[in-house]
Amino acid sequence: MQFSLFDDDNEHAPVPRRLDLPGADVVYIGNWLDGNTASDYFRHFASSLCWQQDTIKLFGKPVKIPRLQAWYGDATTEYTYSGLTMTPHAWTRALTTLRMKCQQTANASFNSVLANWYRHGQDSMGMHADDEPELGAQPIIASLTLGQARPFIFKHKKTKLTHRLLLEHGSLLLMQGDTQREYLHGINKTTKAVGGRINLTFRYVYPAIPEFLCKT
Ligand SMILES: O=C(O)CCC(=O)C(=O)O
Repeated sequence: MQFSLFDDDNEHAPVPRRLDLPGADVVYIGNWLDGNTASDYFRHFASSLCWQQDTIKLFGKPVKIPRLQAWYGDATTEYTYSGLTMTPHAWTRALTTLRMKCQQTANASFNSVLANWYRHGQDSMGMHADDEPELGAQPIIASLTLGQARPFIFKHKKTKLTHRLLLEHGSLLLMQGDTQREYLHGINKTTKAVGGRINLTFRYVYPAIPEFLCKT
């Protein structure tokens, strides 16, 4: 399926909605993938990606992250956060297909994707901003939800204004402009019995500058 943002000529095109978040640029597209296609991708990724439960450093102490994750991308896209350096696995055919579709929707280029698998309600993502230097000043991030709908929380770094957005099965969330500079985001734990959710965040990671080029 081909469509462009805010294209209302096609009556079946998913309808993008811009969030009213001061200082941010966030667009939510429900049904970006139809339900059956999203379910097929969920099953495929659950059984085929190289999932691992990584350990990060929190206040200097090693802590297992509460979810599984996998990092895929071009060979140049090493990514570091919270003391954890991730080396990319090579693109799979299914990830490449979704990458191209995301690029078309976002009108941006992506060279990597972080996959997160929230197996149940106790899996979560702490409040953070994707503001590492290797993502650039105004990163464009395309975030695809497969499986269980979970609330996504935005919190303004200064005003503490919070906004809750339910990320539905097959939806795409675009975070761009100053969103990462202004807001934190995360997925809370829940005591409700909820099913599994896989999230794919497509990103562009600037390759590290070789050390010898940094020396004068
Ligand atoms: O699972 C989500 O929707 C959030 C993912 C996220 O915040 C991230 O990958 O940085």
